[in-house]
Amino acid sequence: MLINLNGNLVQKEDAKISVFDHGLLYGDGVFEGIRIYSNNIFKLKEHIDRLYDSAKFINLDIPLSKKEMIEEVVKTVAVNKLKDGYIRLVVTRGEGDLGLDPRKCKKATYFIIADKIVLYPDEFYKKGLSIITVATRRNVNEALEPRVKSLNYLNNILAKIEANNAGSLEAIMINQQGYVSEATGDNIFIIKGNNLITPSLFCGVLNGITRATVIEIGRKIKMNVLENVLTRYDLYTADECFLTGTAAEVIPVVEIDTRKINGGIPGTKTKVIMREFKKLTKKIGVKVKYKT
Ligand code: PXG
Repeated sequence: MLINLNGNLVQKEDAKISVFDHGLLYGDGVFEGIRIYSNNIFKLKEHIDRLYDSAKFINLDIPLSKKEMIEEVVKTVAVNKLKDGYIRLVVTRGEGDLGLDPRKCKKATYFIIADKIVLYPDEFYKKGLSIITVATRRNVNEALEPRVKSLNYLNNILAKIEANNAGSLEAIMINQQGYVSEATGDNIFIIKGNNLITPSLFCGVLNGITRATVIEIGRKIKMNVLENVLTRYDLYTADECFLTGTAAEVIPVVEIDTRKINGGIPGTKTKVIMREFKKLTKKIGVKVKYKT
C-alpha cells in the first residue's frame, strides 16, 4: 500500500509525521472520509469543498488548490489500484513547537490513505441497529462548530464510549437545547408517514454528504423532506429510522433506548432509500482510470 504524504507516494512503513505536528499535539487539523464504488470516487468534489470550508473555518491554509487536491486523491487511488474502498484525507496544521500557537506551524501537512473499511457487520444492514441516546451532549457551535470536520473528535468518542459500555453499537447525541443532533459518525433520519425528517444543521450536526444524498433521494421518491428540530419523543414514535454516513452508508435503526421502531424490523421506505442510494454511488463522482 502506498500512502500519499505531502504529495509523495511512500510505503506505509515510511509514512511518518513529526511528533511536533499540531494535528497530533492538539487535534489541530481537518479531514474527510470518502468512498470509492467501482472506480468511482463518490461525490469527491463535495468532500473537497467541505474540507476547504473546514480548513477556512479553522484558519488553515491548505498548500494546494482544490483541483490539485482532487488530482492527489485520484493519483493515490490509482496507484493502489483500489476499485472499492475508503479514502482518508487529512490536513494538519503541520509541525510547530510545544506551544499551541498555530503561527509557529509554517506549513500544513497532508496525507491520503486509500484502503478498505467495514463499519458494521453485514447482518446489521438486514436486521437493523439497536442504539441509545447518551448523556454526552453535542459540542455547542459557539465552542466548536459541528459543521467543521476537525481532528477534534473527543466529543464523539466520549459518546461512542458510552454506547460501547452499554453494549450498543451507536450513540445518538442530544444538543444543549435538548434536541437530537447526530450519531458519533453518522447523521440520523426518521420517517413519519410520508415525512422524511432529519435534524437541521443548526442542531449541531455535520453537513453530511450522505445526508445530502438521502435528502435528494427523498425528494425524488416524492417524500416530504424536512430539516427540523427533533426530540427523543420524535425518535421513539417514528415509523422508521436510519443512519447515514460515508462509512456506514444507509443503515436501518430498529430500536432506540429499548423502544422498538417499526416492530423491530427495518422499514419499507428505508429499504427503498437504501436501494436508491446504492444506485447513485456508482453514478455521481470522479471516475478513476488505471492500467491493469
Ligand atoms: N456526522 C459526523 C460527526 C461524522 O463524522 C457524518 C456525520 C456523516 O457524514 P458523511 O459526509 O460521511 O455522510 C460523519 C462522517 C467512523 C467515521 O469511523 C465516520 C465518519 C468519519 C470518520 C470516521 O465511523 N463520518
